[in-house]
Amino acid sequence: LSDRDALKRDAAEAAAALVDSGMVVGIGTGSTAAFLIAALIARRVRDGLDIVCIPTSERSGDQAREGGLALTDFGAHRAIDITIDGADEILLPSLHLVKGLGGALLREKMVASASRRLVIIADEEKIVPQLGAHAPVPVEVTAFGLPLTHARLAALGAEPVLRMGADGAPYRTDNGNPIIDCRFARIDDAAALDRAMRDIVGVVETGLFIGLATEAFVAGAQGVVEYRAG
Ligand code: A5P
Repeated sequence: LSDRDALKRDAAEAAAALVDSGMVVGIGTGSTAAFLIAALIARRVRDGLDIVCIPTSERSGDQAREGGLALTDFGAHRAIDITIDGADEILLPSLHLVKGLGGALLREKMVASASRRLVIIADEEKIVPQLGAHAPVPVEVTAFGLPLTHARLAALGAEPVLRMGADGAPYRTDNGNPIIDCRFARIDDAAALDRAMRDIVGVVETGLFIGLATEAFVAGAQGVVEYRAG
């Protein structure tokens, strides 16, 4: 385990302790969320933790199912007690986020929006002075009209790049859509930018998560620090 992976695991295990039997749990996507799923599986085996999970991606769902966690969906549950997910960038003290480098932003945002608590788990390198400082903002779009949507995102000041898959073809999300990664020189008003991008016909969802996270568990040299959105 690398040092960074050990921090991701520490944050994930601290957050896993918030989960109790009987809960509907949203489970995130990415390398940090994979430690969370492993921790929930370990608690199921060790303590008989009895939960139902709504996964934010096919791969998180596969990991949970293989570990014996029960999966559910919005057909059975409209509300989620707690969702625990990673992030690509975290802004303090608001806990506004950039998410979606792992491609799961739409399902992550839907699950987040249905959750009473959204707990973000990360190592301290994810804390940024300004959103967009390290990561581009991933934007899920329809394949139809891609050049038009690309141009309209550029008109908002983005440097848009169509994400490619390992196979050399345009990347497709679990929903079958492409992603345009949008780099901005500076994001001054993330909420306004999120609204402006979502107003473009053809944009399905953006990776700006504004006012959704309630808490964050961030692991660093001094241990796991807990933040509340403020
Ligand atoms: C997935 O779409 C993203 O939103 C992830 O939450 C994000 O990429 C974090 O991934 P890591 O934990 O691997 O950094």
